[in-house]
Amino acid sequence: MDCIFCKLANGEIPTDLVYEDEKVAAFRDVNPVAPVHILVVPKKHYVSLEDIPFDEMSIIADIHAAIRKISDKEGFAVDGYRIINNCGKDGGQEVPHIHYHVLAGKKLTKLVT
Ligand code: DGP
Repeated sequence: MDCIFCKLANGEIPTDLVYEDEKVAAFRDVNPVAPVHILVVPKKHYVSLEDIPFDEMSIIADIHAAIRKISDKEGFAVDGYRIINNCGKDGGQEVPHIHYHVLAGKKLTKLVT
C-alpha cells in the first residue's frame, strides 16, 4: 500500500520516531504549528476513525496511552497539550491514515469555547 504514514510508522522510510510500541508510532509533523507538534498513528492502516471496525476500537485507547507516555517523556505533561484528529474531507483531513496531532509548548488559542 502506498501510504506515507504506513511507511514512516513501520520503518520503510527512515525517520526519527518520538515513540514506538507494537501497535503505535509517533513522529514530528513536517509542518509544525506549535513548538511541539507530534503525529501519533497506528502502525496498521486505517483511513480514519470511520474506517476502524468496532472490534478494533481499542487501538484508539492504545493511541491515547501512547500520548500519555510521550507527554511524560517529552516533558509537556504538566503544562498541557491539545490532541486533534481531523476526520474526513469536511474535517480537514489531508493524509488518509488516521493520525492524532499533539500540540504543545505554548499556550494554544482556544478553538471551542
Ligand atoms: P491532516 O491535515 O490532519 O491530514 O494532517 C496531515 C499532517 O501531516 C500535516 O500537518 C502535515 C503532515 N505531513 C504530511 N506529510 C508528511 C510527511 O511525509 N512527514 C511528516 N513528518 N509529516 C507529514
